[in-house]
Amino acid sequence: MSEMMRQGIVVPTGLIAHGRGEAFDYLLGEITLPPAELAERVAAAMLMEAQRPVITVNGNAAALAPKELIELSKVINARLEVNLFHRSVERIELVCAYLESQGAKEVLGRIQDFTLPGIASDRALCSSEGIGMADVVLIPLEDGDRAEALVKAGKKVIAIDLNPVSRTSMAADVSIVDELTRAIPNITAHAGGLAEDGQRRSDLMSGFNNRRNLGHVLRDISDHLKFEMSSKA
Ligand code: PTJ
Repeated sequence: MSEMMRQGIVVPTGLIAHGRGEAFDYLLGEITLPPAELAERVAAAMLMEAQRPVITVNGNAAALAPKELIELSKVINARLEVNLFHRSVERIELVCAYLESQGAKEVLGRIQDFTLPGIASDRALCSSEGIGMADVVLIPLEDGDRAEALVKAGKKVIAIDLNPVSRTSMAADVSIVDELTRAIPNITAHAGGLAEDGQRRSDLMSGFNNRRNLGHVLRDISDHLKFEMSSKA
C-alpha cells in the first residue's frame, strides 16, 4: 500500500483507512466469519441476477485486489467504474490506467456525465453508462454519504467494509464484513457455484436480512474476543 501511495494510486488517507480496516480485521480473527460467507453468497446471487451490475473501484481497492476485481467483473459480466473520494482528473487516469495494465478492458470513470442526487460536491459525479444506469452496485470500501445516496437512488447496494457499524454497512442491502482480498475471490467462487441454479439464487436473496446478518457478525466478534480473553487468562 505504501508503494501504491508513492505511485499516487492510494491517497495518504487511504493508508489510514487501511489501518482502520486492519484493526477491525483483528477483531474478526482475520477470517471470513460465517455471516460474511453468507453475505458473499447472497452478493454473488444478486450480481448474477442484475441487469446492469457495476463494481466501483477506488484507490485502495485497485491497489489491494486489481486482478481479483477484474476476474469478478468478467465472471458476473459487470462494468468496472473508477469512482474516487479524493478526486482529480490525474488520479482518475492513474487508477484507470493501472487497472488496464492489470488486464481490465473498458474501465469507466474517465467520463463523468452523471450526478448522483443527494451529495453536494464533485463526489456526486459518476458515469451514466456505469453507476448512473446500474441496478446493482458493489462498493468496496465506500464512504457513508455515497453509500446512502446510491440506496436513495434506488440501486441495490452491496458493500464490502470491515466495520460492521459504519454508515456504509448500515445503509447497504448486503453488507459483507470481510477483508477485501478475501471477499472478492469468495464472491467469484460462489458465482461459479450458483451459475446453474436460478432457484438457489432467488432463495438466497429472498431469505437474506442484512440487519440480522450484521447482528450475527457482532455476536461472532464478541465470541471471538471472549475466547481470546479466556485463552490468555
Ligand atoms: O481512493 P479514494 O480517493 O476513493 O479514497 C479511498 C478511501 C478508502 C480513502 C476513502 O473511501 C475513505 O476514506 O473511506 P472510509 O470512509 O475510511 O471507509 C473505508 C472503510 O473501509 C472503513 O470502514 C474501513 O474499516 C474499511 N476497510 C479498510 N480497509 C479494508 C476495509 N474493508 C475491507 N477490506 C479492507 N482491506
